[in-house]
Formats: sequence, structure tokens, C-alpha cells
Amino acid sequence: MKSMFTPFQLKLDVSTFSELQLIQHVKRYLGDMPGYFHDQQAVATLLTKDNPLIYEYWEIPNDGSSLISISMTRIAAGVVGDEYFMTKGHFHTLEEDGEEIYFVLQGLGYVLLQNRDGERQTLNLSPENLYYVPKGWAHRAVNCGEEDLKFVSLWPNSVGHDYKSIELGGFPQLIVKGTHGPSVIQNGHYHSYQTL
Ligand code: S6P
Ligand code: ZN
Repeated sequence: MKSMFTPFQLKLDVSTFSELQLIQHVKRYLGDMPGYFHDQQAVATLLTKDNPLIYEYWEIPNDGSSLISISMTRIAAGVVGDEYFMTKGHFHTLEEDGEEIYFVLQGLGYVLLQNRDGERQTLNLSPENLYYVPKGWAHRAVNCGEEDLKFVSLWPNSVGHDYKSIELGGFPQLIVKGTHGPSVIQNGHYHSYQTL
């Protein structure tokens, strides 16, 4: 099939992406993420006065004629209770094809990774670094800095997104704000996917 795209060049900043015609712009507010943050009391308190924008992303539409999908994500700086703002995170549905690359443009944080064999990893995110997410690994980005965390993602268009597994089981690691900065703690509510 002939690609819907002609050759293009794109400056990697939010305004370029947000001005692209037909771009898919998704905004995730705290109220869109029930059950994602571990301190549900803090969630309820925040929602009584505010419904902060946690993150947003811009995805270049792809009708299936191009093998590659491209997006830019911006995660705001902030915490819900002691847990830093983060994306929902997902597995790719077609796990045998579901690789992904992150390229960080701005900010500091972590990417949480896990697969269905129970393996897990946490990588520090910082600008001008590229991150490789292998097939079968769920991924969630977390902003631990004082400014926006921005990154570009590239992944195979056909692989789809499985959010349900994360809604049911979470990630084994949480990133929380401690007295000496961010720390990685174990998620007491995590369910291994093999047992779901
Ligand atoms: C898509 C890729 C990103 C995320 C974006 C938001 O495969 O990983 O474009 O969609 O960072 O995260 P989430 O978990 O809400 O899709
Ligand atoms: Zn992905």
C-alpha cells in the first residue's frame, strides 16, 4: 500500500506538533485516571478543588499505510500525594511486534518497564537520551522534575494498546517524592499478570 505520507521534516517541539493539521491531541486529567495513583485519599482531595492536567500527547494520524507511528508527550510537573505525575502506561496488544523508542527532549524522570514474565526495570529519563522498549514490555513515563517532561515516541503502527492489564494490575514500582528526592518503592497493590 502506498504510504499516506510524503517526505517531511519536523522540529521537535510541542508547538510544531500541536499545529500539525489533523493531529490527534489527547489530554489526560486526573479525573481520567481513576485508580492509577496509589494515594486515593489524595486523589479525592485534589478532585474536590481541581482536576489538574497530568499529561497530554499529540499523535500523527496514520491510516495504516505507514508502518511507523509518531507522537510527542508532555507530562506536567507535579504530584498526587507523594506520587509524581505519570502516564497511564500500557502493553502493546500485539506483543511480538510491540517495540518502541523514546527520545527525551526535556525534563527528568523515569520510565517504568515490566513484562508478563515478571521481569521489571526502571530507567532514568533525561534529555538527549534514547530509550528502547523491547517487545512485550509495558511502559509508563514519570515526571520527577520541576519542569515539563517531553519525549517523542516511535512504534509500529499496527500493534495497538492494552491499558486494561495496567488498570487491573498496575506497575510493580511506584515513583514517590521523598525527603531526598524521588525514590522507587514497591507497589503493594501490584498484581502479577500471570495470576489475573
Ligand atoms: C504509544 C506511546 C506514547 C503514549 C503516550 C501516552 O505507544 O507509548 O505515544 O501513548 O506517551 O501514554 P499512555 O500510556 O497514556 O498511552
Ligand atoms: Zn507504547
